[in-house]
Amino acid sequence: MEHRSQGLNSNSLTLMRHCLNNLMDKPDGQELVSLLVSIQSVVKNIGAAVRRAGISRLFGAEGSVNVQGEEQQKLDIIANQTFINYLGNSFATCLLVSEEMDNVVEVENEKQGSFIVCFDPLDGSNNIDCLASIGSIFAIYKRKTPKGTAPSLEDVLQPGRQLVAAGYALYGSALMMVLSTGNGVNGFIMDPSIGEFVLTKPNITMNQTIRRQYSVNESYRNSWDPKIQKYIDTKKQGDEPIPQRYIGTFIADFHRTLMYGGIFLYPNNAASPKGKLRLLYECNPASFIIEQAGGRGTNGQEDVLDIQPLTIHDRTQVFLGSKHEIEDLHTCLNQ
Ligand code: AHM
Ligand code: MG
Repeated sequence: MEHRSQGLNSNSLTLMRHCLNNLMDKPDGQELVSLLVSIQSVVKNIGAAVRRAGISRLFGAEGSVNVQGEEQQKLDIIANQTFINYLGNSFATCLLVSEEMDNVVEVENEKQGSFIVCFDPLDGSNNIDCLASIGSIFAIYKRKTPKGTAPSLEDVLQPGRQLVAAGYALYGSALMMVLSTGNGVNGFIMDPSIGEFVLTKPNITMNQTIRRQYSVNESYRNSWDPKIQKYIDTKKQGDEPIPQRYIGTFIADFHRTLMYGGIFLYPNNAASPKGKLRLLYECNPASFIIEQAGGRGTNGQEDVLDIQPLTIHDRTQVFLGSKHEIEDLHTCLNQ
């Protein structure tokens, strides 16, 4: 008689097993796996807090203001503490950079490991109260200073090209984690019946079809570079204008662009003359992932991954999309 289990099929590839298969034979692979396991626990915790937010009264503003001058939300604080707590106790990290904290966090001496993690613990805070998708995003570097010595800012301020892994979690209609360790991009959905992330989108590859969709906050149009205005105008011309989509949560807009193709733009504008999105924990991990999926991320001049960060909270304008879309944009910018 055949027995069908409701839960995990023994052939299902969990995120944990994926990490073990792909990383254990790499230098520092074991430590990286243990770090990724900790990040998985962080995401499960934040995911649970997001789902409970209404009944636990976690919605709404906390009252404090973070380093970017933004009002912090209760969930922001919980998410940040969860990241710091799990990663600081993983024995795999030495320095942590969070969007929510002014300074780099140094892990206790006896718990220091080989990696630096830069993260936005809860991206899209403005969407918390209306139940639209929010997310967490992270970038992992290997330290340059030898283990056993004091880590320094030089370990943190590395161009994105040096990343060893990057990923994000999307707290949407399902809880999804997308991860790249530099060998393609894979997507895992949380199966709540077994509490595991299961591979549902292996080898994510960007749709390269031109004129798919574009994603930008057009309310800033008047203060964009006129060349960007002209590029966006081309999307609206003809009998079949290109659909515009914008959620206002970077990870959600990025994830849709990765899944469906097209382009995401956050250009300089009067309110954010040097771009709004942060290099270390938003633009770099997204660019790493999109390159791994066959797309491209630039600041209009160079690949985001080649930018040398000067401070931990640097911002940049950013364009992320399929190679053709980015080429089209650059052609407009160079005219
Ligand atoms: P934050 O919630 O981490 O501060 O993120 C900033 C958000 C991004 O998620 C999103 O892409 C952007 O701000 C939207 O900005 P705007 O409202 O200017 O379009
Ligand atoms: Mg945030």
